[in-house]
Amino acid sequence: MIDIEKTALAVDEAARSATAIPQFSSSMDITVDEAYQVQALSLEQRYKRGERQIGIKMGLTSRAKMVQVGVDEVIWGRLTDAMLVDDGGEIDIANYVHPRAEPEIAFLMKKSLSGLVSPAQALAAVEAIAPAIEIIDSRYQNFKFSLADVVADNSSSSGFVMGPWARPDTDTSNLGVVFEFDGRPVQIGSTAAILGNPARSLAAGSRMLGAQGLSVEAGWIVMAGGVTAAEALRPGVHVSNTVENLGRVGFTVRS
Ligand code: OOG
Ligand code: MG
Repeated sequence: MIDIEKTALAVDEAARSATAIPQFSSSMDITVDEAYQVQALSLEQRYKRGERQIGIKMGLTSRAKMVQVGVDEVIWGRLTDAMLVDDGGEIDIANYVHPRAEPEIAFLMKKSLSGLVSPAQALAAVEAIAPAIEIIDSRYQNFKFSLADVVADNSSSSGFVMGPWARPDTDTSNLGVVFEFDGRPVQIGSTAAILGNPARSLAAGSRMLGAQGLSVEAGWIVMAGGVTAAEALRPGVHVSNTVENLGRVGFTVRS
């Protein structure tokens, strides 16, 4: 049995202080259910410090992401207002352990969703869609983790950037994605890499939260998951994601 509370405090402190910790799975048995309990409790620490949940991120929804981290199950994590980075804004690498960025799209919800829904039903609950970038940062040494480890670590959530909002009926099933560092493409892909259609990621979120008695709430942001592998950030780099028909979003790492 793991001590859920102690583990939650340890992972929260690692994130708060941007200090790498050993994987929990190397020293204890931790199930995925327990890992989601750790995640929920570690987020309670953030809420006590004044942060507010404003959405969720889906993770490992593309083959490229699964291969990069060696975990092949869809996961989710919680997003708070403190993780939001303005489009065109700047981040300081000192606030992270070993941050990476990845191209995504984001949904803004107009209605809540929970439980089994079809991709079409999921899309009917969407208010708007935007090009987005997720800044992930594993709190584990060497960015190495098991499925339970990464879930306990809020699925590596650490920052997210959203571009201009487009109409909810924009077809996002197969849009070209160009991810650039300093104006040079470092990853290219298609939104179809996200479970064949990003609407499936939203439906998976509804199902997974529903299974825990939770809902994807109206007003929330849902990040659909990385289209491509993530790229390590370095001081001074300008990062942008351009998605066909949706537009561009970007941020800079302070030098
Ligand atoms: C886990 C989080 C995965 C995505 O978009 O697939 C994720 C990680 O890669 O550290 O955010
Ligand atoms: Mg992601």
